[in-house]
Amino acid sequence: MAIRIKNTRLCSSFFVMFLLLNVILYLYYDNDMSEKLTEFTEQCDETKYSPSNEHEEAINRKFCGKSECKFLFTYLQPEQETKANMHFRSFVKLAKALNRTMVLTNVGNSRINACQKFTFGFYYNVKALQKMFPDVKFITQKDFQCWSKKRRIKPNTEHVKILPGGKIQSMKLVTPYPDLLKTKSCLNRFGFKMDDQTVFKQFYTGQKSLESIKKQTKFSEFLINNLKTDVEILLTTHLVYYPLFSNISKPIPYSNHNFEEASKIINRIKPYVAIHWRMERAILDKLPECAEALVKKLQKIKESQGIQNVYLATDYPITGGTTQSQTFHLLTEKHHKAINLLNSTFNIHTWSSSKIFANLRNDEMIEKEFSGAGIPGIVDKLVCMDADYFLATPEGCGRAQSTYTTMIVNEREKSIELGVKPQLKNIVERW
Ligand SMILES: Nc1nc2c(ncn2[C@@H]2O[C@H](COP(=O)(O)OP(=O)(O)O)[C@@H](O)[C@H]2O)c(=O)[nH]1
Ligand SMILES: *[C@@H]1O[C@H](CO)[C@@H](O)[C@H](O)[C@H]1NC(C)=O
Ligand SMILES: *[C@@H]1O[C@H](CO)[C@@H](O)[C@H](O)[C@H]1NC(C)=O
Ligand SMILES: *[C@@H]1O[C@H](CO)[C@@H](O)[C@H](O)[C@H]1NC(C)=O
Ligand SMILES: [Mg+2]
Repeated sequence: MAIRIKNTRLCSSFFVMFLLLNVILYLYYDNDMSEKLTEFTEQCDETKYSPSNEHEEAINRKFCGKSECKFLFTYLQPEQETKANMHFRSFVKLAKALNRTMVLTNVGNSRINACQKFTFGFYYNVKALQKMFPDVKFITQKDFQCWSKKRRIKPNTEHVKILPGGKIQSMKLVTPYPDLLKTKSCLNRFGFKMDDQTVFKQFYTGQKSLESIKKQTKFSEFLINNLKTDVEILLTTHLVYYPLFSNISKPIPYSNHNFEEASKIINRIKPYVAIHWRMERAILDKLPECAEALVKKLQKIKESQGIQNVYLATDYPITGGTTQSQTFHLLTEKHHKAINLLNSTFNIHTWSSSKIFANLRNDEMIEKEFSGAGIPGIVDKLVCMDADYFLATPEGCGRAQSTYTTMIVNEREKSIELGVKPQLKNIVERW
């Protein structure tokens, strides 16, 4: 027997509350910034019911819309942001080929891996990613973690690692190392089954890198054919520094709040010359010359273009402490002198002098992100993309072959082609 609500006022107030709730839910899911940034603020309760197939299916339906879930969880990208961004897209392609839901691995400190504290949306625009891959389903690491914890019959896994070298396109089974992954790669945070019985596969790309599209295509086919498995979770990682798959789509766009912070800087200093000085791997004895040449170049641009402001994006630790790139170890007096020459000749603008993300900076955990390479690296990149004039590191003065610089250059080239940023006076020049 249905319960009839006779009181129409009560009924309409329920209706209003229902509407409000929907508006709140809509805002919560639609707004980039209102997305929870950290994983661990909200605990996901493990369920207490006794295991049964119906319960497992109900949990599955709640988290992946089907009675069975199939996930691809690339829990560790070995490189920093630009490269990690590229490799992440390779694995989305793999998820698509294998018909699996892709986990949006956490981010932080310029990395994409399960140990990081921020949700994927802190760096990247998830909606834009979804548009790039309309037929791939995504789930946040947090929801994935919650799903695995709520399951009483723990989901099974298979582990896959892709390595360079070895026999071309080969695969071997290796002795499982679940404990290492649990402690070192933070996989103990999840409630899935991974033990000495779990299948651990190791794939090899061959001695030479996958330099041709043909080789990449062959390798991806080999991979796909050997990964058609029924396990609920495919855990993947790799140590390959070149593209795994051919025809990789454009970079995953950064999330809106990064663009907003970059815009604040841009609007304050435009017109401006942006410099990307990736100092890692500079020839030390060349650094004084490099700084002098840059100063001269800037003076020339000021005269010829009439641009006064200078923005410096660099992996040099402009706020003190360690370098912005975790592969940049050798920081010397010569580096300091080079930056000082620049800084004493011009009034240099940086992400640090611009106090980016002022609204987030009173949280200790978030503040750590601003001493590292993560968010500052993203904002620097965006400011360089919009610069009236762009100068990049020449050979000898640092890492001239940088994917970070290349991403800026590609974006500037595209903007000029499309005519969308009329202020751009060049694509790139090495000083
Ligand atoms: N803040 C900041 N970080 C940078 C800059 N250039 C490089 N980095 C950091 O150095 C690392 C570079 O790695 P990656 O993005 O893979 O590019 P690549 O190593 O130069 O090919 C990333 O963590 C960047 O955030 C810069 O101009 N500003
Ligand atoms: C992908 O999976 C769904 C359900 O999980 C299934 O309906 C569909 O046929 C699968 N597609 C392919 C290409 O395997
Ligand atoms: C590469 O990808 C684009 C879009 O993702 C597609 O239009 C194009 O046909 C692909 N090219 C090849 C050679 O696969
Ligand atoms: C440049 O010098 C000013 C002081 O004149 C200092 O506050 C700032 O941190 C320096 N910037 C860099 C990038 O070293
Ligand atoms: Mg790198």
